[in-house]
Amino acid sequence: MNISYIGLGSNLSGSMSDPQHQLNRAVETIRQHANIHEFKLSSFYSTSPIGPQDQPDYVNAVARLKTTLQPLQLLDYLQEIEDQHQRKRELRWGARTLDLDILTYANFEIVSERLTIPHPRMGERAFVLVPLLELDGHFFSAQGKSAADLLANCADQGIVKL
Ligand code: ROI
Repeated sequence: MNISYIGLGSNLSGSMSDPQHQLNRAVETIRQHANIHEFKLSSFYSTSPIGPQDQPDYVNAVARLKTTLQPLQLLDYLQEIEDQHQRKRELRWGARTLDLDILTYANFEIVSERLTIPHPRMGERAFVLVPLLELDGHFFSAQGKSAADLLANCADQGIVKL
């Protein structure tokens, strides 16, 4: 069984739902997998967009889980859930209905076409570090930096606990 941290984000409503509802639905589906255990979810946070500013604020959270799925199997499952939420994949840095990112998987370091873990930008994103610290106040990055120190070096990203 391996521990994985997942970043969750949404800033667009789908046909009938707001970002918090998108995240709640995604969480319900993730936990249903027979090979995903001990699922723990942070609070939801309202966060200012990083990247293009002409898009709505995001709702972000982080989940910690234990799984026997291998990294690419976990990625397949998360992408299936994104697709169910009609994520529009054309806009690389644009608004999205649902974004599920594998942040870490055990102590694996993977660089491949589909997956890079640890997530290459997690250490500079307060919208990841704040919920991560809520789940594990002693989290250390693969480079041996504490999430608390990384967060101290982030610019203020307008993070508000919901
Ligand atoms: N900005 C915030 N605040 N939260 C996100 O989840 C997020 N995701 C993205 C980009 C466009 C980088 N900006 C974001 O993919």
